[in-house]
Amino acid sequence: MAVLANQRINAQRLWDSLGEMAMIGPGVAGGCNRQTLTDADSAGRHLFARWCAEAGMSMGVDTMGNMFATRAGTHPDALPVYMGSHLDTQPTGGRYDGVLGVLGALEVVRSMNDLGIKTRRPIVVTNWTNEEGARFAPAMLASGVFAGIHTQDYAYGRRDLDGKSFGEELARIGWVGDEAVGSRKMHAMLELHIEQGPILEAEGKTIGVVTHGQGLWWLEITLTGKDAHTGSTPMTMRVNAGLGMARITERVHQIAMAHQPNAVGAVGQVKVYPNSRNVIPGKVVFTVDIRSPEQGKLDLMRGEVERAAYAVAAELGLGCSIEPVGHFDPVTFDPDLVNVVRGAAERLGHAHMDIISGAGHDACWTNRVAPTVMIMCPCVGGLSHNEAEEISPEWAAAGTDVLLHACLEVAEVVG
Ligand code: HGY
Ligand code: MN
Ligand code: MN
Repeated sequence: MAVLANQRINAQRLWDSLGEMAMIGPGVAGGCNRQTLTDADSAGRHLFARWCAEAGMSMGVDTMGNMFATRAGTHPDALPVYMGSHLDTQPTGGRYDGVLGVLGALEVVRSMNDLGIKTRRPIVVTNWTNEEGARFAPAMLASGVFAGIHTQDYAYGRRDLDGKSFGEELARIGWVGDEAVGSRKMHAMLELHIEQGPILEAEGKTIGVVTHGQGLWWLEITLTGKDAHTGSTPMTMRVNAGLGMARITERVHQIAMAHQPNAVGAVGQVKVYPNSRNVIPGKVVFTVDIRSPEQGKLDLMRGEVERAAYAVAAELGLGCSIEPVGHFDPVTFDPDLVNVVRGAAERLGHAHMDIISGAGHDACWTNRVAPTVMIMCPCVGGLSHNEAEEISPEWAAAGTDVLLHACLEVAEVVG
């Protein structure tokens, strides 16, 4: 059976599955709080596993908890085509970040079953553990171990704000698999994801053909000053780590603005000690997130941020240490797969444009070990990492139809 232009996924079934998954680890404002390795994450994994079993797939899990659901091909020895993303969310996350990529891939398999389509290559639907890096830094941790970027020991030792380790929590929720992480070989990896930015919607495009991904540094800065009374300590005697954090946060913004276009910077996580209303903070630990699609600019910004941090610390008499806790260079996705995605969008009649991913994704790491590409759909107002994240059912269906057609082409339809 040839890949027929009129083949479509079941848009209602996809939308219903997205809605059902969103009920697991619900947020307080309509989004999701299904943080990695929590009981909610485990419940979402069990639901996903049940759906995969119902679709006739066999499940494998590796020692990082990465889940791999396989639909057999006619040639079991052929390298599989992987499709997937992540089910974990930010603490105030949306319903679609990552989830669309996992459940869209599941819908592709469900539709192939309905249409009686066979492929030469096996197809594997994947849920990567801890893409967000919100609870355990860095982001894309498990796909990073899979791609040989991090060791498993490093990953198992990462700790959350309560001091719990990744390894302990993965074991606690019962999702340590028996496959050696990274032992799987891929023919290709396709990731469907919402854009998480405003470009596609503003340009009136339904599909983003992702040619590149911007690079990132996460720099964890620790400033040490002196706890003291906020009332009785003269201003000239203060060694205020909180003031240092504020000044460095402002400098990060100025550095990103100085490198426009194609540069971003912010501080998202701040831990203040002792975090008491009437104590001058003696210690602050915060993470700088800077990004650019241009390697030179990214490296320049890192140097400028580090110099600014040490200068501010010196001005205020603070101790200062800086530890990189996340990094990947700008990514160029596989040009042949990019052409496959663009061709599928074209055949399906969807308005599309080439785009650079502003966010990091597991695809950025699988791209190191196998030909990889991403497909994006718009999100309302470009909003993401916010419970109000929203997409339309039509956008979800369009992205998943492109995923279906790209997958069928790469996995080689037979019969
Ligand atoms: O940080 C990112 O870009 C991704 O959402 N983990
Ligand atoms: Mn994501
Ligand atoms: Mn995210």
